[in-house]
Amino acid sequence: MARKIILDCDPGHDDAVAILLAAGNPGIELLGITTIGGNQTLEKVTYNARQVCTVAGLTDVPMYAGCTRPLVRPVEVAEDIHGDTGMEIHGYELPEPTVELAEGHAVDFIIDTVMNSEPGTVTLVPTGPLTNIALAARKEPRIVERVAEVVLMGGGYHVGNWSAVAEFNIKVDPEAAHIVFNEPWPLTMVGLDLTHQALATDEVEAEIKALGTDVADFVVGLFDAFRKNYQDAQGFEHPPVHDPCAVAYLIDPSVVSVVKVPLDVEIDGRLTTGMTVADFRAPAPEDCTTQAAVDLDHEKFWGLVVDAIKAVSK
Ligand SMILES: [Ca+2]
Repeated sequence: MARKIILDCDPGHDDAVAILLAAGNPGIELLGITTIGGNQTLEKVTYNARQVCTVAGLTDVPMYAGCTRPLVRPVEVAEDIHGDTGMEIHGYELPEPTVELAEGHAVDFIIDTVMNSEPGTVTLVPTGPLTNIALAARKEPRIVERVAEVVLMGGGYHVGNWSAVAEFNIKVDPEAAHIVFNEPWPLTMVGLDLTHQALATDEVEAEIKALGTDVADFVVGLFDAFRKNYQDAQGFEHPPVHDPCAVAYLIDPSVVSVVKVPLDVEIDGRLTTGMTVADFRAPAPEDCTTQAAVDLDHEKFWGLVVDAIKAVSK
């Protein structure tokens, strides 16, 4: 049985790869794509999502735009990593998108999809700030017990990337993250501890390039820009491709090992706002609903991505 997911994203280089992985793996049924302002403005990331779907020929996945800004704080984008467009690319000409946006708001799509599906069958996969998911939980609280689980890319338990201790998706809308982390649905945090293991190395890029398809060229173009920006901004040799790790966990849990641990989000720290706080002091209590991703099987992970690129290239 394929896992039914809604991908809530802010493309974003790594979001683009998450879309391709979700669309190209038979273990995932992509019910819809929703967008959220994050790596760039809502307008830009939504345009980018339409471009990704156009390149990959994903014409039957409904797409809805969501919130333009965080719940409380001003808009903050990750231009140094994702560029002015939010999906800067080298050596590949992106098409004008032909995939259209559906009418309506992402938050309503999420609520309607969950409420109209059998309980426990829809998984939410947020790979951007958590504003849409938080609002959906507040607008229709019954979704919380109907959602199968929330598997999100964001946070981390020992490093940050938007401050010393906070990761971008959580840091830009910590109040939304606080809501999402504190609802009693099963929640998996695929944070930086995990995603910094998902490096697009030279071998990975060569393997994708060798596929020789248009979608492969697109991904190689993304990685080239992403690598340059990560080298300049954060001193990485190879870029960590965060977001598809959350999708990979749902496809094959042996790719991403997890540990059950209480998690919460700091919303009023002087130095720590947006930090995801993991309490490792003792074994997690029985009723703990949260877990953190720990170890990535690099080879299996990239194998899934390569296979998905191949599949959507057909
Ligand atoms: Ca993202």
